[in-house]
Amino acid sequence: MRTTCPYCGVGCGVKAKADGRNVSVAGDAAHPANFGRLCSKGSALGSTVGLEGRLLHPTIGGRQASWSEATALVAKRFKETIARHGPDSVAFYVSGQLLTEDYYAANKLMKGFIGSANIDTNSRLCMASAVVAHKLAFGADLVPGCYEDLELADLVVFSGHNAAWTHPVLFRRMEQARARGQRHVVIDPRRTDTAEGADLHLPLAPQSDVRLWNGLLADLIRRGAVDRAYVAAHVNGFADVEAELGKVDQSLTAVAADCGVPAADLEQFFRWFAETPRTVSLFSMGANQSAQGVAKGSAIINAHLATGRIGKPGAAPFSITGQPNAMGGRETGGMATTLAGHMDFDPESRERVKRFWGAPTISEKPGLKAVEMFEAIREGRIKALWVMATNPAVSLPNAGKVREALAACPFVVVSDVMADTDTAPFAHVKLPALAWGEKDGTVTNSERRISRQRALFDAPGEARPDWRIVADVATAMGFVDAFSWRSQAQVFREWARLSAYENGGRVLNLGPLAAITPEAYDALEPVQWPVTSAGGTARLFTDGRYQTPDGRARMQPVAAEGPAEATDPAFPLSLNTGRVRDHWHTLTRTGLAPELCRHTPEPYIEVHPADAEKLGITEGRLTRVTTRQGEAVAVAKVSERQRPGSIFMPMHWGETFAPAGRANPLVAPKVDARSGQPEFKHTPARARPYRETWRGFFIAAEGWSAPKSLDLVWRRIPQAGCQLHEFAGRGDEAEREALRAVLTKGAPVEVLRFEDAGAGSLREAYLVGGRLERVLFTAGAGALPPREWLVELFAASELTAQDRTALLVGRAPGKPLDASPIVCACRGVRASRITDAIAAGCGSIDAVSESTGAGAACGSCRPEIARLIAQSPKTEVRHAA
Ligand SMILES: Nc1nc2c(c(=O)[nH]1)N[C@H]1C(S)=C(S)[C@@H](COP(=O)(O)OP(=O)(O)OC[C@H]3O[C@@H](n4cnc5c(=O)[nH]c(N)nc54)[C@H](O)[C@@H]3O)O[C@H]1N2
Ligand SMILES: Nc1nc2c(c(=O)[nH]1)N[C@H]1C(S)=C(S)[C@@H](COP(=O)(O)OP(=O)(O)OC[C@H]3O[C@@H](n4cnc5c(=O)[nH]c(N)nc54)[C@H](O)[C@@H]3O)O[C@H]1N2
Ligand code: SF4
Ligand SMILES: [Mo]
Repeated sequence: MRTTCPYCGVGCGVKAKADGRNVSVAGDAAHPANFGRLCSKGSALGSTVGLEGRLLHPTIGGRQASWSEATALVAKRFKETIARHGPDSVAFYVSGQLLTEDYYAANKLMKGFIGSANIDTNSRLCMASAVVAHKLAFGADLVPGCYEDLELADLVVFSGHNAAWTHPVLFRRMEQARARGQRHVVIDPRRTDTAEGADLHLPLAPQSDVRLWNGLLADLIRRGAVDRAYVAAHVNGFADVEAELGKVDQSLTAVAADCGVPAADLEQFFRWFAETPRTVSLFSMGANQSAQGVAKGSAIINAHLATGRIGKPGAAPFSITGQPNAMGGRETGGMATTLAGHMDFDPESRERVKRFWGAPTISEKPGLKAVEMFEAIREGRIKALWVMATNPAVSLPNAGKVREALAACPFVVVSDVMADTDTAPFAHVKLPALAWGEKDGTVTNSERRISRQRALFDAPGEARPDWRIVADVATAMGFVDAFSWRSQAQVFREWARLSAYENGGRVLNLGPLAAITPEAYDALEPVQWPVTSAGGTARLFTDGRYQTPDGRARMQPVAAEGPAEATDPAFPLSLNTGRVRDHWHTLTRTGLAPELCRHTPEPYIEVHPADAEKLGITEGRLTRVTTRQGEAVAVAKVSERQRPGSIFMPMHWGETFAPAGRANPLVAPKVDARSGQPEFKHTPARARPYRETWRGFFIAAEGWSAPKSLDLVWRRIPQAGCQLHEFAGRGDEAEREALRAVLTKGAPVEVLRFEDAGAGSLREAYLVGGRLERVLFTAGAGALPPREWLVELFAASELTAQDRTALLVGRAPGKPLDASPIVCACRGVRASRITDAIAAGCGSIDAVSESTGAGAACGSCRPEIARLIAQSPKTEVRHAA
């Protein structure tokens, strides 16, 4: 079966073979996004399709209910709330992980039938700034380029984009282009794996991008590198932008000083940009997730419009999407700020969409954007909320307040595939949705390519497709005819028809698919919109015409706000947040695959050595970060890859995996005024050691959560066959005993126990019939042994005498196990094996790969291997394709 990966916006084609619920996956060589490649997450899809933890039945107030009961209740509560308080008293919060069909259905219900635009998607946290920048410049939310441009380019600029980890397959394609001479410039405060191997890394001061890109444009003007003919023929606003640039000192030294980068490096970038017609500027969360997100996007697009580098092979500004269907939501109206099909709230569009839907009403104005929506919920203005396919209790900024909002909301519905997300406990009604491998429909990737996700298994339990759940509720609310679809193909056809309806020049047009037969829909090959009778469209604006009234693009004057460092002495650091290589968002899926938990097992706080020294923070020890919003504790990673003054935390961990290690309760709810996108990349913060008095770990077959009565730093790290729980506390002996009492309650009878009261260490193993069931180790000042050999003991059907002795001694029998971090998730290769291979003479990624097996499967770890080679003293890095 050919389907599409449900993770990132690259949208890789997957070939899957299912046998019951076992599935083996491989890259689809015929899919134009990946041509057969998959990254570590895509390769591990088979490990995430089990039914463990799934939500399989509707529930009402925690008890299992029938679909008809649950649907009727949701319809009734929404109708009542609307009748009493008006349409704007209800809201949907949806997600780029829905299919286009799901999105279309949810938007139609909210905007056309409920009559409010209070439907927003988590793409507000992700793409909103780019959307506004596109609309300002091009007249509509249009992504000009395509993946082929990334290979044709001679220069690729990564602006706030850690592609090596977040879009690994595209990064591999560009690595190959690099082997033939393509240059990479990375603009990121951190030296990421993307930056590590690049030709140039500009570790700019947080939030100084607009200054940098404006400086580039001023430099292009000085050099005479502007394409005057292109500007004259196709672009408005150049003079305004030039005037804006003239308001501040744009000299190289002034810009370099404000951005905190060496002037020589900045000059190098400016020169390369000026000299390279085939330039693609990728921009992602380092650009979008900012109070200046729109301005950053506009500044990047300005540089491309001024040089005419758009709509040509190998030349484009390229906003890359995060989620598998972030683009589909932008198309169908998943955002509160657009109506549907790239039509907005002008009277003509409203009338047209209303007529097309045969709708009783239509929302008059944009609805509340995600952050505002949750504020309105907290303040009681929104009284009924339906959350679909997103986990706001983890992923929204100021997550502590988001939880308050959810707790205060009189009626919360959650449609999810998992039973116990962080958001689920707030739900009055939980509705089970189909997951990847079960659901069937379409998604659109970063290059506007529509691909099919296809079902591999039957629906488990009573789970249903999201579009059907919405349609059933709509029907129960009395909107029968408009939601009477019988298949996803029918929903898709209606959507394609709307995109073409009275289309007097909207680029987003799926017209030729409007009459697609169910068979053709099933067999649909990946195709890029706009779809014409000749097929898809790879590149937009090839004729220099834009979707503006006069057909000309619009450059936008943008003023740089100063770098936001060290503005508040109480919070002198800049907290940056983002992603790690092998995890996806709130861990509801990648947390099921132990092989994906090895690369970054737990949350961390990355600090520059200079800051660490000043603050007394040491590698591997717990560290506390405080902002005006909240506090978190996680292990410190002291690293020169961090910019002094900045710290970094991954976004992924929630209550179920690491209650103390959550980044989002720290993040300020500051948003871009135009896009409403939150500034996840910069919150003023301070950090200091946690100073735990004791630490320990507990291994058991089941997952446990930290006892609420104790103030512990608790992390759960899934392993093959068991769950490892790490913890630390600041209390005394009594705290340890209290925890011990909880963890060993009801434990099996045979106990192996060793206590050294002097050293404050305790080791206990609980066995049933000679088989290991639970292990508890705690230590005061002393060290704890590596966990790997204990984890392995859980697989044994009976412990040997040697194992029992080892447990009591607290040391693995025989030679010490390698506890260095896993680099290659596919083959389980650790860092020490790679450094050994390098020391033995392997000087290239390929040589390391041949010797150790690392990087030979999906290739996601290749940048990390390159880094290890670069770090090793004697060898020279060679970037082989
Ligand atoms: N492994 C993995 N891949 C994913 C995802 C995942 O969860 N895991 N999620 C997907 C999704 S939804 C998204 S949106 C994408 C996101 O993909 P990316 O945007 O690549 O990911 P992030 O790590 O959020 O942020 C990118 C970089 O922005 C940098 N940055 C911070 N502040 C600034 C600044 O002021 N200026 C500049 N220029 N850079 C800055 C950060 O240091 C970080 O390295 O990834 C997608 N792919
Ligand atoms: N600090 C910080 N926070 C961030 C970011 C950051 O960089 N820093 N990035 C932001 C960005 S860009 C994004 S995109 C968000 C992502 O944040 P979320 O959207 O909250 O993250 P997910 O874990 O992907 O949540 C998806 C939920 O939907 C469920 N699900 C999966 N498939 C389906 C389905 O088909 N149907 C239904 N009904 N449910 C399904 C999953 O079980 C899960 O509970 O996080 C944002 N938050
Ligand atoms: S790059 Fe990886 S996560 Fe993204 S779509 Fe491809 S296989 Fe999936
Ligand atoms: Mo995202």
